[in-house]
Amino acid sequence: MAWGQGLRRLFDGLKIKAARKNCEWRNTNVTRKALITGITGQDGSYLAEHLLSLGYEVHGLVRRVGMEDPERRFGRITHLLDRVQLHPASIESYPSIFHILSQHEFDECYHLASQSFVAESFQDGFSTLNVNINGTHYMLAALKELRPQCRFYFAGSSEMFGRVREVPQRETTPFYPRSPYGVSKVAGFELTRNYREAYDMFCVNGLLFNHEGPRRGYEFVTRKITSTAAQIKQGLASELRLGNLEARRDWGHAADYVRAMHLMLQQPQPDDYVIATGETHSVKEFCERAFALLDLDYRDFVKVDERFYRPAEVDLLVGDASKARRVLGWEPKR
Ligand code: G4F
Repeated sequence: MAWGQGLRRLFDGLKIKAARKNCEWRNTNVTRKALITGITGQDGSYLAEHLLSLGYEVHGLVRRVGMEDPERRFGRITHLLDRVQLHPASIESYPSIFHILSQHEFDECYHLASQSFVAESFQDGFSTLNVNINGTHYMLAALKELRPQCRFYFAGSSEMFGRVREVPQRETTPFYPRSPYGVSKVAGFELTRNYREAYDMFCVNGLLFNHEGPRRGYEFVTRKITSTAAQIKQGLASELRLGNLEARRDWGHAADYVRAMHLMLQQPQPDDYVIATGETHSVKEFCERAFALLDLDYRDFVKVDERFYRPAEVDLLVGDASKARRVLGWEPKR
């Protein structure tokens, strides 16, 4: 009994010391260095802006082809190019990641790069699994070798909940992925958790629900709807062909969600968090609202096209972000 109590006190003392050490480290005025994989994407560009506004030195990992064609491939970060440092590397190549990590002492790493289009993952599941799973594993393995103190964020996804086991979905909801993309994200999630537990690294998973904005790629449904509706209004298109109009999503704004990523890496302990608005709407409702804003009736223009249906659909997503609100103090602002 006395032993047990003594040991518990000793462990509590150590935990408190470790937490204090973390806090002290978080509060220093030294410029922190962050590495973002996927910096040229929607989330990467908003995150880079956010970290720069907080005084970070921001680095991005980009594919060499991007360096060769900056006008087309760096469109979302053109305004940041003189403030970020870009490094050519591929998340499919362990040596190239190892090389970049051996050159810089990053404090935080945000691993956002992936094949992120769910429909495409049905077309080419092999490359989706390869890029998304191995890419995450290479990042984690290289960090373990070279920078085990670097804090690591993995971009998990609500697609992992798939055929949902409970409504709303929270951190404890079991996964049931419905696409190769969803499967790859479950694997990335588990790898991240495993590195946290096996090697005591500060690795966190963000379980982010759909997040959109003007920088969203045109293949995703929100941007496809808004851009085509605008073209129809201008007389440049006559119809909008979509797949399943009944699917429901919890849509937030990407700029809000990158703030949550950063907050997750500032905590005393690594953990996993759902980030969502708690509201769900169907694709049909989205169409109705988007067209109405242009004084148009979506029913006159939207055509259902079987080609845009998926072999297995995620029918309903709605997240419960109460843990993030409570622990991170995170709120969606937009
Ligand atoms: O906009 P979506 O392609 O996004 P999806 O599949 O929900 O995935 C996005 O959010 C995930 C988070 O949950 C991310 F992890 C992922 O990387 C990505 O950012 O499709 C939304 C819904 C689907 O149910 C789809 O079947 O819209 C439906 N939909 C109907 N017609 C369509 C279309 N989706 C697309 N892309 N194109 C259509 O024509």
